[in-house]
This record gives sequence, structure tokens and C-alpha cells, in this order.
Amino acid sequence: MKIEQITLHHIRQRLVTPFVTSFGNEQDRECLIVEMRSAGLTGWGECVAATFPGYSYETVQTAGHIMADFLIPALLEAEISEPADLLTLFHFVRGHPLAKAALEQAVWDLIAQREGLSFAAKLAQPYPEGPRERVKVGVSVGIQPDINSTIQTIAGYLDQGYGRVKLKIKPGRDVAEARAVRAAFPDLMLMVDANSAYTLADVATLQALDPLDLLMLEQPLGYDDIFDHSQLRPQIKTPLCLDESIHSADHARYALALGACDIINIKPARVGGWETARRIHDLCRANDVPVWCGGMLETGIGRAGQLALAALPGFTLPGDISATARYYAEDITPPFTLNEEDSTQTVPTSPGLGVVVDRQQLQKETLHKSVFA
Ligand code: OSB
Ligand code: MG
Repeated sequence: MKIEQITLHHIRQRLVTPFVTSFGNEQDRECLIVEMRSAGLTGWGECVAATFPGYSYETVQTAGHIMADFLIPALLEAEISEPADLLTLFHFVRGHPLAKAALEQAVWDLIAQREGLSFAAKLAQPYPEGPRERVKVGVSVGIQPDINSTIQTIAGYLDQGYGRVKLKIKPGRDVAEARAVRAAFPDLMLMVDANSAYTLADVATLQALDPLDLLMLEQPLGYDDIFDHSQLRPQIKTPLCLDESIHSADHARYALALGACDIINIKPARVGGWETARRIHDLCRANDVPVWCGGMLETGIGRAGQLALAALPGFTLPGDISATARYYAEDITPPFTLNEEDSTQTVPTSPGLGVVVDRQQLQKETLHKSVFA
């Protein structure tokens, strides 16, 4: 397959509510939408790099540069037969997984369409059971102005049918907050995400979460650390999950070998794409380590990709894959909705990503557009 043309749409969307974490505050989310043409088909991808390097060192600007000046020229020259070909093709660029994953997503979309398969079915080809039809999902709740509004916000999401809540924490807004939420919702499937805001000097604080029956504690320590997490794990009772520090299948292997985590959050973008995401899934599954699909406040394009990944058999914990309405009043695809009876979302089944992009809305949100051929 030859890629004939690639367009990068730099878009900005207003979040329905600001998203506050230990690393920053987001009200208007920007991202790059990849549109790729080959043999009469159009494939789509989403680059989830943000405007500031808080979660990842990549930003919209650096990802645009890496794609425009290195990855896209290589892709336009290449002959592709499977998405995995991109791992070799892009190997010459070190790092920049968010930029690589966005292009890989559009290639998966094109190849799945060419084969008449949904992205989920294409991704699940190696597994006899095939993809799940519905995947369990939860909601990620940013840091609110105070404990009362945290409880109000969570109550609102529970009303909508979400069965799992992830609460963002940071120093000073952790134990008391989580304790209050637990007291208000004794049976809630509750977890916390620290986004690397602590160090081993904070073990006592993290141990104070032990009695709260949390599903997991996500990435408390350094964004580039695996070793210190292995030192923390035996000192706490809450299952430990890694997000920021896993960027490759090798990192996942190191984490399991060091006993650094009980669970891995797999974000296809953070690991450079769906091929690597699937390899991490396979490694974890072989080692009985549960995985779940993380989120980056995606548009419907990214969300379709999350649902395809979370449909793999080893994704046994609810993903950060909320309904469109939790993020955006209007989106560039038709809205994704929650199946409130079982806190799931339905995996798209039409060929490729299975979403129809609303070009008028895309154009409305576009700040800048570049075309490569
Ligand atoms: O740490 O999982 C995270 C959003 C942006 C950056 C990092 C994270 C998040 C979320 C949101 O938690 C998950 C979602 O998309 O709903
Ligand atoms: Mg996280």
C-alpha cells in the first residue's frame, strides 16, 4: 500500500469542564488530527500531545515538527503491508511516541478498511475469541475546587451510569479527599491517579490510602521511573498501576521483572501505537497482569481507537473511555454514549475506525492545516 497524501489538522476544542491534574490545568484542548489517503480510502488518526509538556515531553508543536520533517516523508516513500511495518520504518526517530502513534492509527484505519474489517476485529485477529462487543468504562475526575464539589461531581457521574471513578490527587489534595469520597460512596469502584506528584519520601501518605479499598493507585512516582515504584510496591496495600513510565514493550518487561506494578495502564499513544500496545497486552496477559486502556481527553477519532484496543481479551479493568458529552459539547464525530445499564461503551463494528468525521465541525475547530504529498 502506498500512502498518497497526509493532512494534519491542528484543532482546538473547548472542554465542557476544565481538567485539573497534578501537572496542569486544561480548558481548551488542542490536538492534531491526521487524515491519510490511499487508493480511494481515507484513514484518520489523532495525536494526543497537548499544548504544554506536562504529561509527556511532546507537545502539539513538537509532534507537528517530528511528523512533518521526519515521519511523514518516510511514510510517503514507503510501501506498507501491515501496521507493524511502521515500527521498523519509524525506528530511526528516537522517542516521540505520540507523533508515531497518530500516523500508525491512520494506517490501521486504512488497512482495516481495505480488508473490510473493523479496527477492533483487525487488532483482535490473533485471538480466537475475537474482539469484545462492549467494553467496561469509567470516568476520570480532575481535581475540583474543594472536597464538596468533588463529591457533587462524582455523584453526577454515578447518576449518568458510570460504574468506576478515577480521582486525580496531588500533595495536599489526597488522603482526606479520597477518604471523604469513600465515606460518601462506600461501594464505589474507586481509584486514584497521582500523575507522578510524589516521591519515596511520601510513603506514609501513600500508605494512608491502604484502608480505602481502592482499585489501584496510578503512577505516584517519577514519570521516568520504574525502579522506585518497585521499592514502593511492597510498602503499600493498594494495587500499583503504571502509566507515564511505560513507553515500550521493553519498559513493560522491566516493570514486570522488577515487580514495579500490579497493573498497567496502556495508552496506545504513550507507547508509540497500537502494535506496541498489543505486544504489551500480550506480555501482561502471559504474566497474569491486568491491563486497561487509558485516555487523553480524545476526540471521537481517538475514542474509536481506544475502544478497539480495549476490546482485546486482556483488557479486564474498566478504561478511561468516557462518553463524548463528558468532554465536549460538540465533537468532530457523532457522539459516543455510555450504556448506562452496565457502564460500558459499544465497540464500533463498521470497517476501519467506524466513525464518520464531521468535516464542517472539523473545519470550525481548525487553527491550522498542512498538506503533504
Ligand atoms: O494520567 O491518565 C492520565 C488525561 C490527560 C493526561 C493524562 C491523563 C488523563 C486522564 C483523562 O486521566 C482520561 C480521559 O481521557 O478521560
Ligand atoms: Mg494516568
